[in-house]
Amino acid sequence: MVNYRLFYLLSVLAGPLLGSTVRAQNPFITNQFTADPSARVFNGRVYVYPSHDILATPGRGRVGWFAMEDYHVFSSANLTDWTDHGVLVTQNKVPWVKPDSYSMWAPDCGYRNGKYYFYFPSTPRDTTINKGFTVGVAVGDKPTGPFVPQPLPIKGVRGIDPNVFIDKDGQAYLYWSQGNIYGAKLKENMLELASEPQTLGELPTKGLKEGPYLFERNGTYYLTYPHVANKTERLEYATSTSPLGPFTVQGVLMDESPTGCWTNHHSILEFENQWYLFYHHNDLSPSFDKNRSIRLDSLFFEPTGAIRKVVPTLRGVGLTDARQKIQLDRYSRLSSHGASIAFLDTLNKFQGWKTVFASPQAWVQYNGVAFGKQALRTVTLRTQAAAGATVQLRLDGATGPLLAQVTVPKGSQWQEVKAPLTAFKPGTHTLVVSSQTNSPVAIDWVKFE
Ligand code: FUB
Repeated sequence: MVNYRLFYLLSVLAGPLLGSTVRAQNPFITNQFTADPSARVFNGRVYVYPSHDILATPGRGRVGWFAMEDYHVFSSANLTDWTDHGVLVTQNKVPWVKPDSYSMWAPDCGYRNGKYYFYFPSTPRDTTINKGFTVGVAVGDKPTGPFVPQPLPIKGVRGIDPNVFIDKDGQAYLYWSQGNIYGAKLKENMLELASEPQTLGELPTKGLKEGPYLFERNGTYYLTYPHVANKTERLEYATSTSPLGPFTVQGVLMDESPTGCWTNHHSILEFENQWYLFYHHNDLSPSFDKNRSIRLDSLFFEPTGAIRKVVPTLRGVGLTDARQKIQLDRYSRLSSHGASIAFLDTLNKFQGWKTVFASPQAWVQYNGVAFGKQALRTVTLRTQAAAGATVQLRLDGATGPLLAQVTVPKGSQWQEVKAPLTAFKPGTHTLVVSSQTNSPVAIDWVKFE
């Protein structure tokens, strides 16, 4: 049984870390729950506009369901170091939103003529506007705001999950969902529909579809969307030669979560000649899938233009500087016996994870560690081993050059243990860490100096 009150209090104390840098692999935001990431490139920097899940408590949202009262925006220049720019829009500061509805669901943001347009769904306080969800806009001069909400939602839109797309000819479109997926042209002012909403009707008719995200590549319009084909949402896509279709269903770009997170919701963008899929999973809340966390993995196209299925990873993208804390628990590969991942503190999951080695020869592999050119001389492990342990660090595989052999003194507390390096190889390498001991040893992180 989860102690929700204690869990909520700890999560509030843990974050948010405004203006601070969060460095992580997957999930890549770990100071709060985040979901439904809409990623955009503005002025050479990546901005992510996610939903902000919180844990509903009596009087604060509907217990056991989604609860979202505001939006944060995060940005990064390298997809590894993320800055939380704080709150953009809050439910009780939007004139048309029911101020205690906790229904600030999946947003998106677009840029036109010097202004940023932040689209977000919520439930109106005036039910004559709409009884369910509708979509509003807030306008800002910078991608991080401040954003000023329009007094009323966009006329003619009923539903959730707005997605904005501006075509090469300058025509803007808005997509959204309400069981089906809808699309319409936007006026030049980006605040009103310029055409009647149209159902994008060539998509699967059985099973919920939501979370549309449309992008264009080489003249093909890709309409991507979560769809419940079986038990939970998987990510699928359809293509067309025009932004409002007709679309041809092409297939699945990410399978259902094997661990049962019911929703998935994504965006796709190209940044510095590489395509990426932003999506979510419930990594920081494995037993309650309405508290989600956003992730990021590389996405590739086949020569035919088909999207290659993305397999979720913990390692995520980008290089990790050897001088920073390397979170081995966001591994690339893990030995099938004797190695496992666990939360550092099950009462405060925002603390992250540890790698636990339970038997000799258990190993973990972490790819893409940038050692640089200048020789490094020591390695430090944050580690704990009740009976003491010996740990080996090698480069480029289990039989690769030995970097260090570290003796972990016995003790019940976490300790930072430093050891000299016996070798150094410049450049980017795979790091393999293994236990040489029968008794358990846990590692939080390793770093080199
Ligand atoms: O985040 C709330 C809802 O869950 C979103 O609007 C859907 O797309 C699903 O991710």
